[in-house]
Amino acid sequence: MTSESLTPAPEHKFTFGLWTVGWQGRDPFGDATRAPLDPVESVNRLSELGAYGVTFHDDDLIPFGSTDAERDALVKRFRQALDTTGMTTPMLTTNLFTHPVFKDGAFTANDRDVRRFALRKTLRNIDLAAELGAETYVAWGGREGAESGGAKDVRLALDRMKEAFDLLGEYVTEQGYNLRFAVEPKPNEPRGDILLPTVGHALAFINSLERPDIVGVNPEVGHEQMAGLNFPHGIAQALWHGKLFHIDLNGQTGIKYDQDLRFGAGDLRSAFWLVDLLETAGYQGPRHFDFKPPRTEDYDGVWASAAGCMRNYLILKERAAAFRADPEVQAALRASRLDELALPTLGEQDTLGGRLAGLLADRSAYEDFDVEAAAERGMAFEALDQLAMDHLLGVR
Ligand SMILES: [Mn+2]
Repeated sequence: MTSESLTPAPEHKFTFGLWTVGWQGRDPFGDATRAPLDPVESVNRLSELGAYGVTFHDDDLIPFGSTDAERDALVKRFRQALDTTGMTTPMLTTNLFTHPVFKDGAFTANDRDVRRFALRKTLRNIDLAAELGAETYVAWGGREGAESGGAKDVRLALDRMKEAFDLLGEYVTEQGYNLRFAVEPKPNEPRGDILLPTVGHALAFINSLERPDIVGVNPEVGHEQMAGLNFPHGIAQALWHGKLFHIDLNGQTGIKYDQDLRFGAGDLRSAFWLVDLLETAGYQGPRHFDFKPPRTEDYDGVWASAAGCMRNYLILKERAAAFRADPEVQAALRASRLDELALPTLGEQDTLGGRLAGLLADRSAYEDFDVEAAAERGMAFEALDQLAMDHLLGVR
């Protein structure tokens, strides 16, 4: 492992939300511990650290309620910082959760006028996303949910959610924008229960839309782990469906509040398998960090935390590559019969009828199958996993 290989560079496609390094440390129990951060300073500092770009909610750059003239001036100044540094803005999103008007949600608020306002706010920022060259528009419905059973008719709320995504899809198609949507699931927080709580729920919902081809998912490490789910498994399924349009990397230690730790903190083994998956599956999108530098930190700590996200990704990338290249690992993978998993279960015949007939005619598949001998075979997974552990811990 060389210091050069652990130096972040634009080709690694590391991106950060302005709201991550810019988080002032305000939580439900305490006030801000850090002064506001100028988005232009975030662009400059992250560029110096080797990032590829920044992402933002409309209100991160343009405070809610700004006049058109204020908006234009803020965007112009921000664009100058991007041009000077060469930083990109591959993803934009909408804040549909901070202002009290969104207390019962945005696209699925019971109040129709709030839903219409939410759509207008989103359409306006989609224009800015296209202007800045973003290719992904994330939709996190943090307030789309409920605390009590009677408060939300979930089937009607999903009708309204579909209406919103169908309208947004129609808009970007008619405008000719090169922009795809990515739904970000989360099980709870800030609402007691949020709609589209997991990657699986979101994937199923997308299939009911008018333009499912331009809608995918933006899974976040901590959000799936808050539901006790295996994040690399969720990512693998999103990849299998061709729906991993974007990803939010951070750290989480088990089922508790949304910790947003720096990437690599929290469940390190899960982070190892995640990087292994992204790097071997050919994921081409940004490696986007959606974390919160803890409120114990001053700005030196914020930049150390941001640098740590990228460093940990690069360390894990090297460790995962070493694992895959190790001849002992390759032998262990064969001993665990991963090569056999890659073989189709059925035969080569072209038609379903042929495959079925082949299976039914194969006495070795049933009549002559030695069930007891097959049951006795060990899978050798423990030896394989220990090799992974040795690579992760740097002793191989
Ligand atoms: Mn989070």
